[in-house]
Amino acid sequence: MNVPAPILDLARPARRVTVLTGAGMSAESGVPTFRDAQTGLWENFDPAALATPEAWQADPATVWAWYQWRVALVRRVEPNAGHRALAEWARSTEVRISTQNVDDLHERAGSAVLAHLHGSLFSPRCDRCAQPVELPDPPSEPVARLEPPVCPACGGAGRPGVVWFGEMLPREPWEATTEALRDADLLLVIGTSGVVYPAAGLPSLARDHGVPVVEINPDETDLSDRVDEVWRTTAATGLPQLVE
Ligand code: BV8
Repeated sequence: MNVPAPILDLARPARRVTVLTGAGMSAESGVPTFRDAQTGLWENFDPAALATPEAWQADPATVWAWYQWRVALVRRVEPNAGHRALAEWARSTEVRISTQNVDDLHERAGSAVLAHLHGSLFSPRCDRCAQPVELPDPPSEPVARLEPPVCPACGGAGRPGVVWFGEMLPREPWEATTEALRDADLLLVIGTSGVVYPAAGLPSLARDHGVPVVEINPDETDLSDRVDEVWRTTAATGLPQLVE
């Protein structure tokens, strides 16, 4: 085991651990992060431009096709050893996961997820009346455009159940997360570049409450100089060692 001693000293006695995960948590499962190059049909598209209300207003069929490509991709992959380690840890410690990710890999690894701060790929809703809309199966092959589903309640268009840039975060997940930062013994920040607000402000909020913050990320991030300890490792490498 080569978990850095300062991190072991914080994790071993922790009874209540809050975990904030970003796209890097799912990277070793094969889910590209926002900064990874997109592939195939989407290699020339900027995710940050597609994940906006403006893109949706301009061309819902292109945005819907991109999200359905991501649904198909997530369904094809498996949780990695990092997801599984967090689920294992929860058998002996209170582990509260708040994720920026819109995939379901924490859940499929057996974790109960406290909050999806940016929504989920798997919960489309009507763009007009906000009623849930059934998620259609994605096409077997990626397509460049795909008409979104029609809301059975009002005939509006079904939209991805995610939070786009420029949209407010849903209140309940945000409040549950800030609550879970107040009384934690430790905040683990895993696989996020700490660029996107307000989620990127959570580590500082934890420290304001005297909660030690550990970053697990192979690369330096915008958060690295605002945490107590840094472990330059990946989710699937580090977490199983931390939890064993
Ligand atoms: C908001 C869901 C109030 C969608 C996402 C101007 C106008 C409007 C808004 C703003 C503005 N300026 C700033 C803002 C606020 C904006 C923002 O922060 N922009 C940034 C870019 C500056 N935020 C918002 O708009 C938020 N809402 O502020 O509302 C408001 C309203 C109106 C006007 C003003 C304010 C909403 C943000 C939510 C956006 N939705 N996702 C979808 O998925 O399609 S964000 C999305 O990108 C992800 O959820 C993630 O949070 C974020 C970053 O993605 P990535 O970079 O891929 O992932 P990550 O950051 O996690 O980086 C990967 C990391 O993993 C790296 O560090 C890498 O080293 C590491 N890694 C890689 N491999 C591994 C690993 N780590 C561990 N193990 C590995 N194997």
